[in-house]
Amino acid sequence: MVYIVIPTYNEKENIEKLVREICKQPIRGLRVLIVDDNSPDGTGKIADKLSLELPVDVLHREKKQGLGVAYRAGFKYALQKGADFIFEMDADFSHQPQDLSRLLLECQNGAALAIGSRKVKGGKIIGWNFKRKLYSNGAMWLAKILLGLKTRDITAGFRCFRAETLKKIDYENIQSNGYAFQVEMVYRLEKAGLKITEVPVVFPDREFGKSKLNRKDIIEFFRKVFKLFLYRICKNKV
Ligand SMILES: Nc1nc2c(ncn2[C@@H]2O[C@H](COP(=O)(O)OP(=O)(O)OP(=O)(O)O)[C@@H](O)[C@H]2O)c(=O)[nH]1
Ligand SMILES: [Mg+2]
Repeated sequence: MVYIVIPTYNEKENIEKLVREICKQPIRGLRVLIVDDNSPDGTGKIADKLSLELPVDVLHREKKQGLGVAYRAGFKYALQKGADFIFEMDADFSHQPQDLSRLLLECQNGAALAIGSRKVKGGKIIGWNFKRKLYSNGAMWLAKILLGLKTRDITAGFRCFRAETLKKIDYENIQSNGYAFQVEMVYRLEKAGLKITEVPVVFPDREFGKSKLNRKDIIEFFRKVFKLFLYRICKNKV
């Protein structure tokens, strides 16, 4: 079984169209899990309606708690249901449904994690301005140097995990709540010596709805990177 976990917060313009496109993909045993944080725009209700008609499950959470929290809940649910492969995917069409099969294939061929990467040959971002690119590249560069990571696109949120991978890395104990979650996952996998494959994807900026990237998540990102860096150097000294 293949679970596509989609965290949502105010995605009413995107969620139905996205889920319908995902369900058209030629993937056997596919199910979608929407993890909605009580979106004020009614995304959760749209998700419930879709679940009556399509292979869709919905997890309703009380309030907005961040991406990392939503993914931890989603992974737990999918593993309990017996998923073999579990995807992370945004609801805003930056992650394109037609790329799902290519990521899945890499995991079926032995990767512990396949990342839809914007930073390998053939991958790219469409629609970001110079400032956004600069901030994103700068933050990634710093995190990669400090943590000694080999993966190129460490913040990408389009990912396919083998179920065993999640069981091995004790994801439930990851502390990051926002976007730092993505970096901490890559860090844990690389330290555990698990195979990460990057698959080139085109990443268009969202057309509908608003970005949820906020100051709190950005601060958490840098705090987490420095914390892992300190942990890394202290451990090497012992
Ligand atoms: N459940 C839940 N979902 C969230 C939360 N924050 C963001 N999301 C969802 O996570 C996905 C990624 O969020 P985006 O706002 O697209 O963040 P981004 O892709 O970094 O930023 P953009 O470039 O503006 O798209 C989307 O599906 C959001 O609806 C949250 O606190 N809870
Ligand atoms: Mg987005």
